[in-house]
Amino acid sequence: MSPHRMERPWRGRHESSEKSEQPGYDPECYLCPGNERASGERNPHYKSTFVFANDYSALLSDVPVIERSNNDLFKIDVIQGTCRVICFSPRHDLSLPEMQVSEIRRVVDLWIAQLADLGQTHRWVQIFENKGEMMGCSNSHPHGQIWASSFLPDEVSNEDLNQKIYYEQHDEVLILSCLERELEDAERVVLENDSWVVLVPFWAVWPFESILLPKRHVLRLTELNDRECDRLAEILKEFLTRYDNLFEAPFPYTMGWHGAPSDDGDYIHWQLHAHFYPPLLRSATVKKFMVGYEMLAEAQRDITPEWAAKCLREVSSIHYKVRI
Ligand code: H2U
Repeated sequence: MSPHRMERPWRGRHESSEKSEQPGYDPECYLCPGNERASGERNPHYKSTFVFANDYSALLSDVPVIERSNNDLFKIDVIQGTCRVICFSPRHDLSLPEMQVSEIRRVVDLWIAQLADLGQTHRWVQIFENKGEMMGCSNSHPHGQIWASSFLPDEVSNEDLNQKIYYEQHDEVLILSCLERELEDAERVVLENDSWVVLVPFWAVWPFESILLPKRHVLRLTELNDRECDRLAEILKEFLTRYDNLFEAPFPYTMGWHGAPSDDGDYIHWQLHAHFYPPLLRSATVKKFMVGYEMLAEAQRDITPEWAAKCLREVSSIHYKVRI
């Protein structure tokens, strides 16, 4: 990256940062306890987490019979799946970093229970969260989604293939080999505890892009022990607090879990990890656009991963809303 890129004048789009003051209960919110959703169904008066089948599922378990096509240019296949919405808290005004560690732990338990459940009948269970309007999130009530499918989506297929090739060539788990070197060097490490590490990966293209992974070899969320789940809740709180503190505003991102697929194949080459892709570049309103050169040639970085990791290490671990 040229050093001039950081200084270039910005005359692009400025958006107003999202409103931070929200009521604890919003009568208009389709995720708040007791409220009606688009389907006409009413949410229970839930007190902790709550899961429901997405009323606008992109994947269906009952798929219409269509003719498959093996045409070498235009392949058509039938896919089957399920989409769910997961509410992290009954409180409309909280986000994950503002929740207590014990409440985040219940979200961790929910992720694990959902993977265990949907993984019995689906090859891939994609657990994710879109946070913030900028990332297409439709509602600030803290929630995530799960899309479970009968097939391995492309991103996951590529990760599976590359981890497999590396394992066959080196007899080592690719992501753990990277982790070992990252911990030795520490320049891209954001924070760690005895079970987990957050780092800005060497290959990061989004500003402040990060991955979170266990220190030991773990294939899937369902293999985590009780202590690791506690430590995960703790590190999530601290890491996401640091994200919010970067620009003292709710930090938008898409995050999601990648672990070994749920079929009974041999996935010893896999290491569980979560990706965090945030769009913000220089303030709560100035975002990185993946356009022009990025779309037509290749991704280029506005900030280095080392600089991003340093910013995240140096920013306070106490949430700005608590400090004011
Ligand atoms: P996002 O905020 O990440 O878009 O997720 C909200 C999901 O909630 C979205 O996938 C679903 C949308 O389909 N939804 C319902 O299932 N029922 C509703 O009444 C409104 C929104």
